[in-house]
Parts: sequence; structure tokens; C-alpha cells
Amino acid sequence: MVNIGFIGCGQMGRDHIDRIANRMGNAHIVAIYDLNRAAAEKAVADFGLDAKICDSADELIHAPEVDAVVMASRNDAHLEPLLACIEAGKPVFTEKPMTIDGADSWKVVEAEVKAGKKLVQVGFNRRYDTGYEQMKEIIDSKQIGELLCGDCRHFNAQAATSYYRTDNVVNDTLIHECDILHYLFDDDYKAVEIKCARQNRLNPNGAENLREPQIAIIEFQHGAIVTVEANVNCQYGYDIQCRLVGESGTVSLPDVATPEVRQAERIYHSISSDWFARFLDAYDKEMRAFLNRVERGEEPSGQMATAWDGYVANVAADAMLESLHNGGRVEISLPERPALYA
Ligand code: ISE
Repeated sequence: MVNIGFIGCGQMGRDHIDRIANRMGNAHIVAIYDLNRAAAEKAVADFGLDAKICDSADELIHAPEVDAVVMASRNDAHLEPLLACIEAGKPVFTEKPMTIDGADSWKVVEAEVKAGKKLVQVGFNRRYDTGYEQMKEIIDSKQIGELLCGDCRHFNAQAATSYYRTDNVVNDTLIHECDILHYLFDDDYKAVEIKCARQNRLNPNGAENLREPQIAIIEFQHGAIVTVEANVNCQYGYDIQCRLVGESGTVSLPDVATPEVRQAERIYHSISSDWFARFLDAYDKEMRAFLNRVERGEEPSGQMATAWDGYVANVAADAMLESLHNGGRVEISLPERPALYA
């Protein structure tokens, strides 16, 4: 049994609390913290938790009864608790992105290197989606040869909140592609460019606050090129696509199978409305993987996203933001990967 300290009781946090409390079986939330104490109190009441409400992330991390920490607070509130967990030697799962940029994420990598231990696991949930897992297997088997190019679609029915802005398209949305493409290609990024398409009049946040759809052009060190359409006001549902072209074949992310309905002179399949439904299994699987490795005293490995992966995604996102604001193609270079992440 793993005793969890939980930080951040917003929408994603509540989704994870439900998961840990009701679906995992080998974890208890024993301590909880949110900057807004009322949100923590509400989570305790709604999910019937037997958890101490802490006054700070630090108090929670250092509570002797807490074995490991799960964090779903705002992106800009991740860094200090991550560093505190590393200092305290406690395994930590953080929602994506690991921090707000490459410079902050590098501090996390440096802290782990100094500690000589990997404790951080980043919630890049797509790595646990069955469709992406199958793609990864096919790519790694080399049955379609080396990857050459591809195109992806990251569509949300509507912008996540009324505060969701132009930069969020990169930091909250495209950050998933920044991770999953690096993972699938097993190659580093060379350069990126972002272009904004014609504005959608149905964008509820207004084009002056939220410029999208955004098209990302991503180049890899070995020469492959992938484009990603990020459209966060597509209206019709949550639609994630990924089609990659190899030397002797292609591989595409399967749609989630739903019944074919024939009715009223139409044939149709339904589609998820949001990521909570689309990636439910993946979120469960990644949390189970975290809890199991903590129970076994293991460091993150295999398909788990480490602090290094979190850093790589942030560096790519930084370059995308630079392109978004200043235009043009932006080159990406990384320091040497520390031996800890070999
Ligand atoms: C949200 O934070 C997510 O993680 C979703 O997967 C993504 O599709 C959405 O655009 C983000 O706002």
C-alpha cells in the first residue's frame, strides 16, 4: 500500500483523486493540499478521503506518513514541490508539463543528477494509450523501416477554460506532441516552426486572446518532418490523430472503437467529448505504473516519462513559443543527456 500526498484539487486533480481513491486498490491519499483550502476540503468530502489537509506543499511533502506525492496543481506551481520531493527522496508524479519552461525543467534534471536518483515521473498519459503503445511496437520493430514524415491532429471541442490563451496551445496542448513524437521517433528535435491559420469565429475566448488553429512543423535530427494541427475549438469533439510514414509502410493511431449507428438516413460513430473520456484507460494505466513502481521501490523506467523527457518537451515548447511570437523556424539544441537517463 502506498500512502500518497496529493497536491492540486482542480479538475485534473479531482480526476486523479477519484482514480487513486476508487480504482487503484494499492494507494491511500493520506494528505492533501491546495492553495485554495476550500478545494482541498471539498475533495476530502466528495471522495470520502481520510486525509489530513495541509497548509503548504512543503508540509505535505515532509509529512512522515507520505510515501510518494502526486501533483496536479497549476503548471507554474510544479517546480518548488518537485525540488522539495527530490531533496526529501520521495517519488513524485507530476501532471504535464513538468514545469513552465526548459530553464526550470533543467533545474529538476540537475537536482536528480545531484541526488543520483530518478524520482520524478511526468504525466504524459499518451504513452499509456493502447493505440500509441501499438504504434510504438510497430515502429520499434522496424517493420515499416525508418520513419520519414507524418501528420498529427490535436483537436479539442472547445478551449479548456476562458483563461486559455495563445501560449496555452503550445504549453498545454502541443506539449503532448512534443513528448509523444520524441518518444515514438526516439530521436531529438532539430527545429520547429509555428504558423497560425485563419481564425475560427467560434473561438469563445476571442482571436485577440487566443490565436489558433496553430500548425506546428517539427524537424528531427535524422531528417524526418512531422506537422501537427492544433485546433482547440473544432466544435465536434476530442479528436487525436497521428499518421506516420516509414520507408516501407505507414502506421496510424487507431480511433477508439465505438458502435456504428445506422439511423435517420445516417451511418455514424460517436467520438469522445474530452481527454478525460478519450484517455481514461491511459490515465489509469500510467497511475497504476507509478504506484506499482513506488511499491516496488523502483525508479521510473520503460515507457514512463522521466524528468529528462519532461525537459526535452519543455525545450521543444520553448522553441515553438519563440516561433509563435517572432515567426520563422527556430533551431533546438540540447545539452548532453546525463548518464542517469541513459
Ligand atoms: C489539456 O490540459 C490536456 O492535457 C489535453 O490532453 C489537451 O488536449 C488539452 O488541449 C489541454 O488543455
